[in-house]
Amino acid sequence: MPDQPLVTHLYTADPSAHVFDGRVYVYPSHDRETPIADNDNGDQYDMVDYHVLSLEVIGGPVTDHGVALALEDVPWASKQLWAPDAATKDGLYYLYFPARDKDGIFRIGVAVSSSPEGPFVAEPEPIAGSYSIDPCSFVDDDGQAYLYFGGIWGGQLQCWQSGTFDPAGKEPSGNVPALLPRVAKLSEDMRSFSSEVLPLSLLDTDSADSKLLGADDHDRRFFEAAWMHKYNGVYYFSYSTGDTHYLVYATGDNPLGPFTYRGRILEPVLGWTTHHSIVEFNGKWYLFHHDASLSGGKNHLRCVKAGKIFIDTAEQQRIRPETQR
Ligand code: FUB
Repeated sequence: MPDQPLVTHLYTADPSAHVFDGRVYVYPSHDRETPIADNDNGDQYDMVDYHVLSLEVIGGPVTDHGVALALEDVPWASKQLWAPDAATKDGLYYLYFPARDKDGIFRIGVAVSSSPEGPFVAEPEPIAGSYSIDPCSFVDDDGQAYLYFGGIWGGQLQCWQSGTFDPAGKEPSGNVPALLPRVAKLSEDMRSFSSEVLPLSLLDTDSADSKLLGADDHDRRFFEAAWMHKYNGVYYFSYSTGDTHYLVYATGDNPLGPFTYRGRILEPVLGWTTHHSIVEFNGKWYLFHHDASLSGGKNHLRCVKAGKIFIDTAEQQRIRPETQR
């Protein structure tokens, strides 16, 4: 896969790529220098705005459309504009983004624009019922939109096990299921949840006695970076395993799950985090992801890259890099 950053004039991460009007738009986090030391809470990811990138051809010139949304223009947020995503419906574009609210609790907000490159105007409050980080918006062929989200450790998903925020919440360990990502249906106007927030089941095998992935299964359990795509009627839910640094995926036949673990998409990259999106453009499939190569390995100063992948229909629709075709 090509190993060049899409842009080098900004640090970028967490790329959510979409094709809108025949052009690829990438919605990344915008990393910045900070004196904050690395910690497991992710305080060093101290971002204050978003830029939208776009490309006519993957591998061709990249346009930086400038600041699409700034922290100071989000009335409810206090800090940390983390991994965003975008969707379109009925001629409007929606940017979904996590940030800490004024109490330090991660919530998910939505901002609206008439153009895919923004600027976006934030709704005055976060989405009611939202929590944690890394929203992924997915609009199915029938027009129903879904929001997937969640992330553990700094992303606070472990604080929501009882349904209300418990700052002392811990990731489970031992012979119990791992924490699950969350999903909710989005309303017609894309600005609120139209269903309750549900856990998205991730099963370990196809067998009749399959179990939820276990809490100690750090090579496979969900950590953060939810992404959904659909191919040949199959739903692919992919995510990062966090402290084991893999991008992995699971498949299912319903956007609300259950999903069954299938395998790895990407081995660990330079830098602690790994985060991605998968998109079809002009009949080819691409993996967008990040690493920390542009900063020589600083975890919080990352760069977005794109590479071709293919879905191996001969082998359980497995996702592979183009080089293994
Ligand atoms: O960019 C900040 C956080 O790092 C994201 O929300 C996570 O997915 C990880 O990439």
